[in-house]
Amino acid sequence: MDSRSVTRILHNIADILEIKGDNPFRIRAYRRAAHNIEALGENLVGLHRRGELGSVPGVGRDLALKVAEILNTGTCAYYETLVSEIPPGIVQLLSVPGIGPRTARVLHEQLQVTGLEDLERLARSGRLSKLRGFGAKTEAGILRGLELVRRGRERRPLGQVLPFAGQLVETLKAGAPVLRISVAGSIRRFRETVKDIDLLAASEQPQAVIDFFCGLSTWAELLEQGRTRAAGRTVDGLRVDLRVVGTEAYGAALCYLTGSKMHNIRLRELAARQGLKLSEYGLFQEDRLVAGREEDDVYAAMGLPFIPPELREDTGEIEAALQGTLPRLVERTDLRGDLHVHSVYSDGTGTLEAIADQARALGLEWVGVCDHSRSLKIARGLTIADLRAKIRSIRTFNKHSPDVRLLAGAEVEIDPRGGLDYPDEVLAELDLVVAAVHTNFKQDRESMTRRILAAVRHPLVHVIAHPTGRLLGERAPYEVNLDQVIDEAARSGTALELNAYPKRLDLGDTYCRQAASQGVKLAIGSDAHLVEQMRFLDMGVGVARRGWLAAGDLLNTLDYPELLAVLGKSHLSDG
Ligand code: DGT
Ligand code: CA
Repeated sequence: MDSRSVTRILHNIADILEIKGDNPFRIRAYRRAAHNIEALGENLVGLHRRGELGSVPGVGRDLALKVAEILNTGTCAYYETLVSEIPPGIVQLLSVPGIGPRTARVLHEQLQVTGLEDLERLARSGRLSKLRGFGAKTEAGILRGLELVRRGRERRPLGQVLPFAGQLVETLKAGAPVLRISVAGSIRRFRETVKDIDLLAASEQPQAVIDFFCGLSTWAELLEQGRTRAAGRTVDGLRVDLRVVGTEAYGAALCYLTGSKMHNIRLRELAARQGLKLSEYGLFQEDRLVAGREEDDVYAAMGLPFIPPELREDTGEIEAALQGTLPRLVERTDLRGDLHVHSVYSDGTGTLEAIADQARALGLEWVGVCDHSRSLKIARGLTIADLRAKIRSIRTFNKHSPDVRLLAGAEVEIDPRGGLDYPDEVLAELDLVVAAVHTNFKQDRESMTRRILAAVRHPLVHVIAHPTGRLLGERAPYEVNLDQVIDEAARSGTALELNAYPKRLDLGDTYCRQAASQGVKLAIGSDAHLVEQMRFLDMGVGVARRGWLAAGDLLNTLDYPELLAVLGKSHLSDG
C-alpha cells in the first residue's frame, strides 16, 4: 500500500464522521493527519518500516496504529466499520467538488441518491434545484463538479502520479534485471496532468523483467503481458505501460516513448529530409543503424543539440534547436530561495527555525515567510499587531543566521474591489508582499480582472500569488483575463507567482512562457504549510522548464542582496 491510499482512507474517515455529525475535533484530527501524511509522500513507507509513524505531526499513538494497519493490509477495521454503517454511494458523492458531507446527507435522505450516475441524472433533469436550500446555482455547480471528476479520472495531476512512478522505477531497479530504466511519456515531459505512466527499460532478459513487473502486488488487473511489453492497472484505475528493449536501441526508444507525438512526427520529418529514417528502433541510413543507444546521439546525428523533454511539445523547440537558440533552462540547483512559505504564525506548522533548517537542507539561502493576512480568519490570518511581532522575530532571527535569511512577508488578501488587507504603512514594513485572491471566486471576468489588476499596479505589491486560483482536478481557474494581467505586470514590474503546490501549478507553463517573453519575472513559491512541502519547489522548476524559463527569468535565482534590491529593501542587506 502506498501513502496515497492512507490519506484517502483518512479523508474518507473524516468525511463519514462528518456525515454522521461526529465530534468536530476528531474530524479535524483525521484531516490534519491526512494532510501531514500527504506532505510526506512515499517517505511514509520508510517511517513505517522504522516504526516511526508516531513522529509525524498530528499522528498520535492511536492513529499510528491505524496507519500501520492500512499500510499492512490496505484498510483498517475502524474504517470498514464506519463504511458499513452508512449507505453505500454516499462517500462517492463526496468526491465531487462542491459536495460536502452535509449536502451528501441531504441528497441521500431526500432523493435517495446513491452514486454519481444517479446524481448526474437528477442534476440534468433539474430535480436537484427543487430541493430545499439548493437552487439552480447549486445544481449547475454540481454538474461542473461532476465534469471535473470525470476529467480527473481521465487525466490526473502530475503531482499525484509522480511519486508512484518513481517508486515503480526503484522497485524494478531493485528486483528485475534491468540495465537502464526511465519514466517516459507525459510524465518525463512534466505535463501538469497525465493519462498514464509509461516506463521504458533496457535489459538482456526482457522476459524476466516482464514477469517481475506482472508479478507485482500493485495491480488490480493485468492488461497486457507480452514478450517485451506489459501493462497493468492499479486499484486506483491508473494504467502503467512498460516496454523493454535492448541497450542498443534504448535512446531511440526513450525518445519515441517520451514524445510528444507531435514532436516525434516533426523529428521524423526532419530525419526524412536528411535521407534518414527515425523510429523507436533507432535512426537508420538505409539499413545501417546510425544512432540509437543514447537520446543525445539520436539528436546529434540529425544535427541537433539535446532537446530537454520538457520542451518536446512542438511549440518551436525543433526550430530553436536548428538555429541554436534553445534557452538554457533553469535547473533546481539555480534556485537560492523560496518566495512563499507559511509558518506557525498563520496556518503553517513550521517555526522560523524549522523553516530555515529545511532551507539549509534544500540548499537555499533565503525564504519568504508569507503568512495569511488578517481577514482570512479560516487560515488564522495575522492581525497587524501579530504581524509586527512576527517582523521583529524575523529581524532577530536573521541576526543569528548568516547562511539562511528569512524575509518578513505576507500573503495579503485582495478584496473583491481590489483593495489590500493591510494599510500601506503596514505593507511598507514588510520585506515581501505577495497578494492573493482566496474569496469571492465567482466574480465575473471583468470584476475579477479589475480586482487583480489593482493589486498588480499597487506599488507595494511584489508578487501576485497563484494568478488563476485553479486547483487541478478540483476547481477551475477563476474568470480572469491573464493577457491583461501579464501586460500590466510587465508595465509595473510586478512578478507573477509560479505556485509549485502540486494541486496548483499556477501559473501554468504556457502563461509562464508568455509572461517571461514580455519581461515579467516569475516567482516560484512552494506554498508549503509544512516544511517538508518546501520540496515542492522541484515541481515549480519542472513547470518553469516547460515554460522555457532560464535562470534569469526567476526571482528565486537571485542571491539575498540582489533579491532585496529588486524588492526595494536594500537597506536590510547589512543586518
Ligand atoms: P498522456 O499519456 O496522454 O498523458 O501523454 P503521453 O504523451 O504520455 O501519450 P501516450 O501515453 O499516449 O504515449 C506515450 C508516447 O508514445 C507519446 O508521448 C509519443 C509516443 N506515441 C504514442 N502514439 C504515437 C503515435 O501515434 N505516433 C508517434 N510518433 N508517437 C506516438
Ligand atoms: Ca502517457
